[in-house]
Amino acid sequence: MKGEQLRSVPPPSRFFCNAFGKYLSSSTNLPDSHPISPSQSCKSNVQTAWIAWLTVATTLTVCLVPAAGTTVDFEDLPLKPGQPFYNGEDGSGGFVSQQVEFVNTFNPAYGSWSGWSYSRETDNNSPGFTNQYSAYPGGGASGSEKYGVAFSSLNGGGVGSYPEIFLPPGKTPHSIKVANTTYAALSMLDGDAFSKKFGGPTGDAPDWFRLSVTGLDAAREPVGQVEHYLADYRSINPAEDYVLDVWQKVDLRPLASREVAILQMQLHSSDTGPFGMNTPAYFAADDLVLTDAVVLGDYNRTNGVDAADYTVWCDQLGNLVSPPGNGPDGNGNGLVDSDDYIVWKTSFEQITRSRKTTVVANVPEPTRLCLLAIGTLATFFYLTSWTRTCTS
Ligand SMILES: [Ca+2]
Ligand SMILES: [Ca+2]
Ligand SMILES: [Ca+2]
Ligand SMILES: [Ca+2]
Repeated sequence: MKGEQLRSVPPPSRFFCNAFGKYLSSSTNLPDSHPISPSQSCKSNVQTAWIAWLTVATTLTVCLVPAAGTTVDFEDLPLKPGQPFYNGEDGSGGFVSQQVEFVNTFNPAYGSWSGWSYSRETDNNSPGFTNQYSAYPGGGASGSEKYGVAFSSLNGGGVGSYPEIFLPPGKTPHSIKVANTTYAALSMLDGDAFSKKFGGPTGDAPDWFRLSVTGLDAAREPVGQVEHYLADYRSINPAEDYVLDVWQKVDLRPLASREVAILQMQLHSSDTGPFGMNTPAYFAADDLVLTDAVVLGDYNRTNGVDAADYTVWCDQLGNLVSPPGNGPDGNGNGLVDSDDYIVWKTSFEQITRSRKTTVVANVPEPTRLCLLAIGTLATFFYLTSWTRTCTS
């Protein structure tokens, strides 16, 4: 019977929650769903239906706005009047925006640099090394003035370093916009003294130029990697061959982890010689978005998952939370519900097994919340149909 099934939906009593909490401390084999008290009134089911409806409204609203985060757009970084770029020539070793550190190595003996610089150059016509600080789209992302320029001297067969970004504690990568530099783009399109024209004389050579972003932990051990093509001639259809001439957003969420402390950029190309890559080892970057790293199931924000987090969930079960994902709303649907118990349980068991916290989540994504809204809508209609049954 539909009514009988729905009597298992509402929150358990506080007494039952606490009793279950005691059970936790003596068992590591937790049930797949929370054992909920069966004695519930029609009134509490009507309240649950209203909560479900409010959740739908809240969640659909959240679907329309982007997830909160920190965006490094380079606009806050200083340039004097008439100064088109900063390349670390003062020996500072880098620059910081929004607590995010971009590392730079400058060699005064040669006036050379590697790692990160920033720029407001707009020249997308002049080929060659002397135009190394220009983004090929002709300015920063979304029409902005400033952007970062990275030079990976080690990929280019030189000395120095890979471009690296050091993240502040508690932040995890979400996305970054990237573009070619004019120097690299025109080199690939036309060829130059050091580098081939992509596609070769016939245009059919399957050339490519690829950015790799590796997430490193504090001990510099790799946690994950994302790759993005800045040029790609591998398609057999010449119309699909391209050298990227716009800003493109790269999803960094596969690297999202509490452990990721450093983003290391490397460049690779099909045009490589005995001394390394021939393609100019440059790319431009803008709008690095970071989100808060949260341990799944850590409902009291202690950076660990234990029975105390269960108690927080228990105490707030049935509550609406704002913004979604706050407190014990582990699945980010804006309601403290039985699914958040599953989130806590999964994390708790994993930690119990490994004694090491490795499970991580971002601030919930709009797309994820949209999917949840659909599920909650179904719940709402289910509950309202039950309420009609209950009151008839
Ligand atoms: Ca910018
Ligand atoms: Ca091709
Ligand atoms: Ca905790
Ligand atoms: Ca929830």
